[in-house]
Amino acid sequence: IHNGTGNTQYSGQVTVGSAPSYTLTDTGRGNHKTYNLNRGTSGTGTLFSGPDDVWGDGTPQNLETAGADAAYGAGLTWDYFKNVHGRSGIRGDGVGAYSRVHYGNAYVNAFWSDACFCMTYGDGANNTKPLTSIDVAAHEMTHGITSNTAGLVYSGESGGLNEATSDIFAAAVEFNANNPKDVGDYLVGEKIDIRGNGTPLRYMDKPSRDGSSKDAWYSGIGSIDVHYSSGPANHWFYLLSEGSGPKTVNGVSYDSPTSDGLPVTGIGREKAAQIWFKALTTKFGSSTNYAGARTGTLAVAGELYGTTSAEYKAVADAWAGVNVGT
Ligand code: ASN
Ligand code: ZN
Repeated sequence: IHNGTGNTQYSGQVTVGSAPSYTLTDTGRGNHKTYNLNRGTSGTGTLFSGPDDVWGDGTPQNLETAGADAAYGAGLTWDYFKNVHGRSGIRGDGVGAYSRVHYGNAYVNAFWSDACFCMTYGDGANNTKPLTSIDVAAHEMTHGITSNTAGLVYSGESGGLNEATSDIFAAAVEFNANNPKDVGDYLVGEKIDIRGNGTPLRYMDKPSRDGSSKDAWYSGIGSIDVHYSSGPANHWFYLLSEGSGPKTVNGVSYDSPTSDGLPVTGIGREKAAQIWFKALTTKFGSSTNYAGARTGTLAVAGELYGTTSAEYKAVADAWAGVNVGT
């Protein structure tokens, strides 16, 4: 296994997997490759390669920088699912996907595609804010995992749960990374300035902080955009991890009220993520809705901790706190 140096835009100087003489091919992680689309929108462009094993200089003007961020994020996500959940790669078969950066001109999005088994990143506003932060990379790569496990259909309530799964593991990967320049948080997209005013794209403690996402389930939530109907599941994950009420984690302040006004005692994000991963991979299916997510996560909590455990009660309380109940 070979490692180069990435000078990233969002995460400082990091280690990235590379192959000898020299390409951004992560030989330790299923040969995940990172390509430069150079503002094109089809094909793979060119595999990042160069005369040395140093990738990028921390600025968006250096085209290798976004490659370094994307490769780093994919590597962190690979390591997280392998080391924490025992899943080797998106399909669980040890085979890496690939990433493409510099998609289009000032394109402000990133996406996973089942068709190419790959992640793609735009360069953001003015081509200076590539959407390659740790949480965005983990969000997109998790779409691949969801596709290859529960297969949650990307519309209606299952679509909201699909989106929430990507936000939940985005947060989990970012915390797990322990990167001092991009510390773990329950915010999504706080580094990429997608709104142009420095605020994050989404908030898990109180999803309505973004002005559109829902804090709690209601009948009809399945008809709104999946990036907003994800709110109750993101909120559930926060409540289950950290508990209700005001709290500061890694210097970020949160306040997470419940919809029923009752308190939730958190069990820690590691247990919460373990419960969601096991439910995703053993209980959820393509048409799982909020009621099914509650049933599935309670079943998992019962299997892992017993139905009289604090963990089981916290799962139930957190669902009640986002108006998903009996
Ligand atoms: N970046 C978006 C997402 O991963 C792309 C989309 O709307 N699917 O959710
Ligand atoms: Zn998504």
